Amino acid sequence: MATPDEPEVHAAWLPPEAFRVLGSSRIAVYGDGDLVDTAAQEVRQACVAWGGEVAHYASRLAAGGVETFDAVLALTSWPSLPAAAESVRAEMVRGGVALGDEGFTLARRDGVTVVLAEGAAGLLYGLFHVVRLGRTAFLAGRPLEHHRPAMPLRVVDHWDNVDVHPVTGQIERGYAGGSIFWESGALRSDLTRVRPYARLLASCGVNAACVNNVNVHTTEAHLLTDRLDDVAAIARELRPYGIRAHLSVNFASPIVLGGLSTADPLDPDVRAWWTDAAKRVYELIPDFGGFVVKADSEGQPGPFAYGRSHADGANLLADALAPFGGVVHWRAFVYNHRQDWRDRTTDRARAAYDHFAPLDGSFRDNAILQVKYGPMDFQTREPVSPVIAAMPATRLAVEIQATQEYTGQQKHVCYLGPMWSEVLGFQPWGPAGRTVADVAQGGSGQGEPVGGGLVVVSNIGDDRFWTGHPLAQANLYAATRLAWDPWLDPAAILDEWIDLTFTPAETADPDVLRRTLHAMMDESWRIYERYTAPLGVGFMVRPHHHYGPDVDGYEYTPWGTYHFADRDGVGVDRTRATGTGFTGQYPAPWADVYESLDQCPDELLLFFHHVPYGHTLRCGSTVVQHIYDTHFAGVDEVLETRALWQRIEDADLVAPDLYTRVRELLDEQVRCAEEWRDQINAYFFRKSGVPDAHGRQIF
Ligand code: GCV
Repeated sequence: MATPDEPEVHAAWLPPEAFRVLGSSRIAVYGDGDLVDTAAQEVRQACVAWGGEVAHYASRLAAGGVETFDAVLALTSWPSLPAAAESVRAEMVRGGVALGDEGFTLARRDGVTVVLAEGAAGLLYGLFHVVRLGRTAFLAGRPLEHHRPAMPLRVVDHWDNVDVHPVTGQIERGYAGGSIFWESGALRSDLTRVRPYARLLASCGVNAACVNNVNVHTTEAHLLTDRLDDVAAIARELRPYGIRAHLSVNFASPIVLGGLSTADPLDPDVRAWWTDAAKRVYELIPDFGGFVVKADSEGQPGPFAYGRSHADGANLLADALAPFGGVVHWRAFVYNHRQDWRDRTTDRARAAYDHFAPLDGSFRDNAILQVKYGPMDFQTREPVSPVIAAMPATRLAVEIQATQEYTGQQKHVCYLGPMWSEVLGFQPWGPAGRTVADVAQGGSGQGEPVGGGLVVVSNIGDDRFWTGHPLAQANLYAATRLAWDPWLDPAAILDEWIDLTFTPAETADPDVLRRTLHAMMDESWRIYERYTAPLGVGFMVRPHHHYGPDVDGYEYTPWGTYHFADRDGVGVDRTRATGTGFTGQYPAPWADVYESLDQCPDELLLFFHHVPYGHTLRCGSTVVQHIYDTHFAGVDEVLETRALWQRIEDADLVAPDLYTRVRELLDEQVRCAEEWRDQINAYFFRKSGVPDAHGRQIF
């Protein structure tokens, strides 16, 4: 609960101060349409706050050669623009520049900052780019820059339940309070957080949001039919910022909602049911984005029940959506969650590839296969999923998880930008080949389909800091910025986030806050990795809620997540020579790199190999000594992180309530990191009997 002096809801990035430069300027906006109106309204609001002036030419007839502006934002189709903008436009025409609906051009000409866009969405993104640049957008000598989003679809997925679920609550894997959409079975009567959320997302270039959990329980299933008004109400709040609503649907809807006796994707009545359902959705929500489906996964129904393939299932929904321009995001997270732990032949890591790779080329153009970045499940360290390289004839989206299910649950500082950047930059075909980002982007011109983009599982809730841990906001910011431009440097993204959130430029020493937050966050993912499950083995978390250490918590369960530690060694043998053969799912060179004990990167060693504790890593240490060293080091680094935050308070650099929230969470992070260190070290010491070379305390 906020104290009387504290705001009920803290701004995330984009507080009014972030608009100071823009809002104290004279700005002209040229263009019609809802999204242009949103951009003009943003400028107007900033000018009211900071004393600038705005003119919005919203009708073509009103255009009139005004030239005394500091900045001009205009649609390229506008008939007559101020001279500086005309000169930029002429240069674009000469250069044959094509921006598409979402791109924009930025330049500084004759003392005027010019943003030109072909589509209104591009104009809005251009405006936010000017805000991001702050003063530098108004400096002389800015060359012409063209910006276009890399990914066609930049999606946030919400795992928000409508009904409070007895186990997973209002938001599955949510660590920031309740849902901003739903409350106790109903649409929230107060949707006032949705539009500001859409604004935050649009400022990073997001253009789609799925409003309910991929696990579609009975209540949620009804959103597709008799509770469609609820979805329409959310879509209304998202629309002004160019974000299309998507909906997770239950594959068995024809039975659950339609009273049919089957959901067989090849059954004509089932097909007719979906066609009609899609039509009704578009009657109410004309800009509806599409469906998200989790099928045959963790208890959700799917086409396997009818002996049909996942291409049959996905194509059924794709066909229903096609007449309206919708897409279906079909998740590849399909595996047997009722495995017998004694069965060493089944490997969960193999499952998605085994199910989907043979189906490459059989999905419709508007069916997008949504693949988690790793073969298991959003672990702190996993190899990139081999499915990403296995489906060149399929539209593919990469799914990443901003909500910190396995990475500290928004109690730990864990900036994931560096991890996602590594994933997106990974080259599945080796150093000369394309990257994961290229695949998600698609459309390379070699017959490859347009990509499915990047999907980010959201980490926000109705918490007053949006993400529980205020520093976890940086993860949503980074994930969505990487969808726009996967080549951005995660440290530079962090700078953007810091500048737009805490506006240090307005403080006495702008560098202190920036430097301190970088020191706390840049390495935080690797620090988290050091004090948790070692060398890519994954899991070792408490079952069900997944917080804190429990080395054997999942070892004898049906979930397929094992480490096989015994007195001699640890790790999963996924080699072709002696293990599950998973390494064979990768193309060259990785199939051989991962297969080879000598070449396999240390950080993934236990994902691919079962090795003795005395095995020497590439870094020169033995496995067991490395485990001890990293766990001691990780805790020391967390202690240092906490000390750094104290300096922020001493220098009075952030609001007191925000300071306190982070400090309390850092205390918990220290406690939990020590717990991890002691359990992991004790476990491996007891299993192996090998003492720590440095004689530190192991229990
Ligand atoms: C939404 C993991 C999570 C589940 C999640 C699932 C998924 O298993 O623990 O909470 O369900 O992934 O991505 O579908």
